[in-house]
Amino acid sequence: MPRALIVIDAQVDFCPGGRLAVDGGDEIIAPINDLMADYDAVVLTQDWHPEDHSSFADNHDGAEPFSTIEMDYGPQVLWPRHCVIGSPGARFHPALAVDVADMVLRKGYRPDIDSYSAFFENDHRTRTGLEGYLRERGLLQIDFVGLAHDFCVAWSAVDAAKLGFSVRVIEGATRAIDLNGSKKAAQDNMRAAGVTLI
Ligand code: VGL
Ligand code: ZN
Repeated sequence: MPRALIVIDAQVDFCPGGRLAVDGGDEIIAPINDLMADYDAVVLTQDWHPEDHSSFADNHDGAEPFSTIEMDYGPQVLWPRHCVIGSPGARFHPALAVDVADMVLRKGYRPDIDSYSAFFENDHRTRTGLEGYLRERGLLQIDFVGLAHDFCVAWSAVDAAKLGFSVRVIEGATRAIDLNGSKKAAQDNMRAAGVTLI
């Protein structure tokens, strides 16, 4: 059965020196490049926020980065400004083998809603179109890698499993933010949804 590798948000701002740096984020780029040849398709996602995005702490008066607020779609962590559309930090890591990818999916481009998952925005209803793309190509087995393990990778993997795909996360090719135990919670959520962690 055709298999896809989905590389989540391997972008400058999530690597050391970036605006929302994940420890060791740059260490996974070479291993991800090496994995790409083993798949029938490679999809890259790109976190892609407008300046006025509601997930940026500095767009909320007095709010601290990494605090949580209640949005109409549920709780939302407020992040340092990151992956602003067209900015250097929004680019893929310069060593990522982007030319191998069949598809680049951008997400988080609507000001009023964040999108951790590559399948649904954070209201868990608004679709990105990725499910249709994968199904039309018969790509029903998906392996996830990238950043960050406990946010965009985990949310994407859980949604993919709920949508009926056969899903694995290659944990060695991910790195976590680990905010208040979010890594352990993400692992529990993924296992509960039927995701295989390898
Ligand atoms: C991510 C927080 C905010 C991620 C994106 O890629 O995991 N995390 N935006
Ligand atoms: Zn983001």
